[in-house]
Amino acid sequence: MKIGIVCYPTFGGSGVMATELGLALADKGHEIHFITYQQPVRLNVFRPNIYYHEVIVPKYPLFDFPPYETALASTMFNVVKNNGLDLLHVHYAIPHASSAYFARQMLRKQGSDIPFITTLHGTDITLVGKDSTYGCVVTFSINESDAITAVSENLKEETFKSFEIEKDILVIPNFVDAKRFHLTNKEHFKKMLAPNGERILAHVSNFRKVKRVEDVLAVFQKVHEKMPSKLLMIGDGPERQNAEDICRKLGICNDIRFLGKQDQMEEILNIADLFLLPSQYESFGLAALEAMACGVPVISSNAGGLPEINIHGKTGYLADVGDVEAMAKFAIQILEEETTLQTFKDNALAQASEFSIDKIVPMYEALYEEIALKK
Ligand code: GMT
Repeated sequence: MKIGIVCYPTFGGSGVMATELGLALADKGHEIHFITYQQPVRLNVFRPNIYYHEVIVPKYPLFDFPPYETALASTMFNVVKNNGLDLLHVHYAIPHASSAYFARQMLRKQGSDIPFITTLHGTDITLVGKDSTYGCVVTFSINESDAITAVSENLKEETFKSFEIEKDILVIPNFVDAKRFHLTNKEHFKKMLAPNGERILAHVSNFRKVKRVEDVLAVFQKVHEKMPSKLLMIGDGPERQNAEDICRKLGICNDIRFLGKQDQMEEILNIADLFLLPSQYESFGLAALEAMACGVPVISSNAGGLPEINIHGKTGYLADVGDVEAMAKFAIQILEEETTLQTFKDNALAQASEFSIDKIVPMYEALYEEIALKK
């Protein structure tokens, strides 16, 4: 099939997932057209059946706010017409679903059509979408989608609670590419960061408030008091400066490394013993799944869709949002004993295989076929 994928091209989970999906579909022989305002971060490989169309937003002195949605709708319209696409798959409701609706209406006016599927990822519903400024457009464009998917049961429930949705929402969980995220021996690399066999804890995020990075540091401080350990903070965002200030105040800076945004996540995850994700909310928690695929157990909050991937007492532990005492206690329990750690690592690996490309991508393909047939 010829599929247009629209997403945010940055380091956020929705863009990462959309790009991974496009790559997996291309590997299966589909023709994939990415429509974004810059090259998606994980689209750093060449495939002959992948095309990239940049959305260019002209700037005029008149515009205090350049109309991105309009440029996006026009680009979608042109890409569909020029390449004979079968459908558009937009990731993140705002403004991708409303722009897709606009493009579809323009095509209908010309006697053609393009179905569009909207995949909800989380913040488009739980944070941004709920804002009354956007609410009516979000509701309208979700309802106008030919199909709606959500990345977890929890996000589906949240969407029905917050918006008047008139259609069913199909849950298709995120997946992990085992060709890239798998267990490999990185002992040499581990020795460089933890020369005395210290335990390595890791956190990956965009350092937004919702990630509660201060809780990551509080948990680490408690673990650090009990055992020699190091913390890797990967990613960047608005809370990074605050996090660096806290770690200086705590006096444990020598054992915390802020690595910034990283491309080779699988390399870094492979040296970690434990992954921390104490978020206020996660619709899914793709970062935790990628860690599990590298055999890393997870201590997370029990918010949102996290209990759907992190199994309490098996792949790691869950605790209430903000309960850093419990999180630290669980972390120590996993890290103290080599055999316990190994059991959790094995369980994490097994759980990640439930979210493999082979299991999840065919769910999207089945949906595409169903929707395209109705065209
Ligand atoms: O977590 C973020 O801040 C980024 C956000 C996004 O929209 O890109 O991630 C959301 O989508 C990911 C992929 O489906 C999920 O794994 C994340 O849990 C979800 N984030 C939130 O719900 C906060």
